[in-house]
Amino acid sequence: MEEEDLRVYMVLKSGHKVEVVDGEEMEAIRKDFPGYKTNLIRLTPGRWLLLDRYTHFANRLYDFKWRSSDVVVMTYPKCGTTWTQEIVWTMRKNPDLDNPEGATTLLDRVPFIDFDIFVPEDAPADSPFLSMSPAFRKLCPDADPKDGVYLQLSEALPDPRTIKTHLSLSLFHPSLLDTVKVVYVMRNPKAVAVSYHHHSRLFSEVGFHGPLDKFVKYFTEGNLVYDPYWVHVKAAWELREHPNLHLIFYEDLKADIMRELRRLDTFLGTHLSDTQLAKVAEHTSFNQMKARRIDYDSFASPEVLQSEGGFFRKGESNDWQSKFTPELEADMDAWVKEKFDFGIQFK
Ligand code: PPS
Repeated sequence: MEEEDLRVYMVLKSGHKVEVVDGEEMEAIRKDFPGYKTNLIRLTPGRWLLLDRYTHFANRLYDFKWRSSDVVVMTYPKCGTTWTQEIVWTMRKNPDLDNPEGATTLLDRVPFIDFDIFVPEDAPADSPFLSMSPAFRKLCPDADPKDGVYLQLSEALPDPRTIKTHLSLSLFHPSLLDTVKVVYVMRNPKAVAVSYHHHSRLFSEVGFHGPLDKFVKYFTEGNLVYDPYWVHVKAAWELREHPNLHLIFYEDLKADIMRELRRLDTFLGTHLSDTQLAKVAEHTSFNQMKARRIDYDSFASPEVLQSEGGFFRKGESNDWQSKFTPELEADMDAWVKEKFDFGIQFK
């Protein structure tokens, strides 16, 4: 048996081999990310870095019973998921902004199907992660939250469901795209790094406390949760001609929201008028979404929240420019050129 295979402690239904991240590598990660309470794992192929609770849900996620009316919003973290979740849900269920459900928590309307991997196995029953979803309590009254709040909520939601994931296409059943529509959002890697750095400092469950250049090293080496970004994007990019896959750049949403909403309207088959689309654009604008305060900030570090903002930080395409030194920018340009060598041009 190869030495590599000795480290494999399980094989998932998707065929991925799971290794636990341990030794010096895990020690270094624990120091830099003291919020991680569980172990990390790596999946091969792909070298996906995830929390070890993923192994508890992986096969159910892989075998999830999708319905033909489902729309999945899929992104690597910090690419504009929340914005796109709200856009897609509003286009499908609230285009005239008169649906009272629109006032409920976004995560209850558009469940984050892999969120449960962030909840440690020994989380107490009153942990906010296990008890914060009114929709779960309503739709799954007899379910055990430890079996996955958002996974079971996703199962129970009535049609038409809109579901969010940060997992790559490669971790789902290969038939996914034959059944559902997937909206895949990408963002300039420098903006992603700045936003993910902020997120990792803001939330104590991650607890990163180093500067941007140290964070960028983790990002470019594929050592952040949901990494590697380039493999994530490549998996979608290679299938970009598939009629059930719709690719969006965050920067295009910022540059011309009406054009992007019209493209989405065609993809989703929602047949909305320009007046309705303009309402959707306004309702999902950064300022309006920030003002509606999507609860996440109740988990935030008060210091970071006060000094640098909360979950809705800047919402700009080029804010990264004020954070990168010329040296860091040059390094990252070289990295983008090397890793994203499959024809994609970030904006
Ligand atoms: S997460 O935690 O991975 O789900 O984060 P995600 O939603 O993918 O990305 C968060 C970034 O998106 C910005 N954002 C928006 N930008 C423009 N318009 C709207 N409506 C909007 N909503 C969220 C958010 O501010 C994060 O980007 P940064 O650059 O950090 O501001």
